[in-house]
Amino acid sequence: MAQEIENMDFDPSGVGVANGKYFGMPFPNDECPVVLVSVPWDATVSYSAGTANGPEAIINASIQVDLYDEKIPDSDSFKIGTDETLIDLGGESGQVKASEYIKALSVESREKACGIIDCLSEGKEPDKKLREDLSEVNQASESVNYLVEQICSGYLSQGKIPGVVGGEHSVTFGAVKAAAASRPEDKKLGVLQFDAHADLRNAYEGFEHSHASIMFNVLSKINNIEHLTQVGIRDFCADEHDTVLREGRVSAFTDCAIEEALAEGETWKSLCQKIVDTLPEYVYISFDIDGLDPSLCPNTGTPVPGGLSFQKAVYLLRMVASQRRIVAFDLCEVAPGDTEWDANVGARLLHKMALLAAQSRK
Ligand SMILES: [Mn+2]
Repeated sequence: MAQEIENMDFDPSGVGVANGKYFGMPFPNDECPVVLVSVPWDATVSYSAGTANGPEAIINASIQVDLYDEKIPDSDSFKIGTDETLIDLGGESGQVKASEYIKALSVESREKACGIIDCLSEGKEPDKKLREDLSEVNQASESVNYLVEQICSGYLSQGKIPGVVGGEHSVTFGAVKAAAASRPEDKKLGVLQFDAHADLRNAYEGFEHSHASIMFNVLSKINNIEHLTQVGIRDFCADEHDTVLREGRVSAFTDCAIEEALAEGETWKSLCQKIVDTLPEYVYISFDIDGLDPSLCPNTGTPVPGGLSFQKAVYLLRMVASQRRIVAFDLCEVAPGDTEWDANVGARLLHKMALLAAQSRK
């Protein structure tokens, strides 16, 4: 009953109410075509941490987002859910929210990871204790991946679109695994990655599930991936460049190549069509916020000059949604910093992705 009253009271044009859910939406998840899953995990972030606070900051900033999209009729009545899966830790801890469990595990793992990163940056060999810590961080990463996969599989099996909110970029793994497993053999999944980085390293600083390895892991450890298309990348190593050239399943639209084409007169529309053409019918979208111009995400872990404008990214997302089917998506690497700006941009992008993912199924 309380739920019904809350539902009736929700006014998309009114003042948002902070209720701990994305966009302040009070709807039960079974009414929502898209459910957002908070994954506040940032154990392996190398440069500066803070993305574990992303989901909460985005939830807070999302209350202020206007829910109307001028190109999508009824967009302001579109229902978006917030995952509140409980997991049973047994004993005194009992049941806790999955997101709270992940956050606690992230804090614990990050401490161990920092010891390892510090040791490596001093050029020393990790001792026995640090090697044990490393294996524990890798195990913790695996349990987060498994949990995210289970949660996302649950929504996919109900015909819903899960949207994971990170956290560092490694949070993508479980979501892509669930999305790929939901596809039949003959309708494999394509992955569209917005990012400043290629994320194709084979492990980084000893972390098997590093944010810098996410797409290497997606390609090498998940079945049913037909293609990976990268957009906006501008900071990668020679090995990663080789991987792109060697691996027939990867197309990279680097920031440099995009800007060059635009400078020489090609339209963004035509470039977007080339990007979409590389993708199969069913697509997972992984959006690392650092793919955007860093003025839109100044506090993200590894900002790089260049990158897409907000509207260029949304234009591409609209084209993907109109020509392909979006199975699931994520937004990661949003770090709040001292202002609400990064989270404000993240919340707006998340709203567009949720709306467009649902549109793509119509
Ligand atoms: Mn990334």
